[in-house]
Amino acid sequence: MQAGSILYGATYSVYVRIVRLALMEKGVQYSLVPVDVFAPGGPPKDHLERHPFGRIPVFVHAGLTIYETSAITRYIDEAFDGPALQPVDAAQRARCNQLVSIADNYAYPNLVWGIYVELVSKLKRGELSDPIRVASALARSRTCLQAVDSLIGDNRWLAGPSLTLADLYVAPMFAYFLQASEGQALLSDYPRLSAWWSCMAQRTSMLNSEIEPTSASR
Ligand SMILES: N[C@@H](CCC(=O)N[C@@H](CS)C(=O)NCC(=O)O)C(=O)O
Repeated sequence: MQAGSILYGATYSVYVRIVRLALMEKGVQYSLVPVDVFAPGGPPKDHLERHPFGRIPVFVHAGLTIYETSAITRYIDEAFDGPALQPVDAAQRARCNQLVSIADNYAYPNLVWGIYVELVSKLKRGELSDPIRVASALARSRTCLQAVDSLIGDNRWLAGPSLTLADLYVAPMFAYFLQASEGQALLSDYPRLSAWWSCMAQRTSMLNSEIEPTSASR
């Protein structure tokens, strides 16, 4: 008898939240097993057996252990019933994959680390932010918002008429970014993206996966 699905990670993690969103949108039951990769002393030793790079999330289902969020979320979409989270149409699927890559490579380092961690998280810890890093991240965040906004077109969701992995990737990054007033000011320059966020932020999966920040939250 197979155990149910297990997600290893922490609720503060952007990437763990992406997987939680995918599981909730598909209606998949799972257990979240806490792993704190930012604990003093680094990730727990047994976690390195699941993830040699010591990151979260890791997902286990039916004897299969997967790390890397894009592999996990695509597996969840394909292995479980529930609404499809990837477009079938080749052009829309390319847009969806493109947005996931934009989120991974440009939004996460700038919106989350460059803005949220520098301007919100460090402040909470009584640390000084790095103004050079913030200035660079703000410029790059603008490029990110501009790029995502231009890809929305007339779509309701980021990659087409229905919710996809693109939305599930970008939303948790926005949730951190918008805790900074600088993030909110930037978003207000993009009405289509603002409308998308208003809708996305109210989704049940978003409301039921609120982040639980810690002193090391990101
Ligand atoms: N490429 C990884 C990125 C995951 C990732 O960076 N997770 C963060 C938490 S949101 C982490 O584990 N960071 C630990 C570290 O940087 O040492 C994925 O797609 O799953």
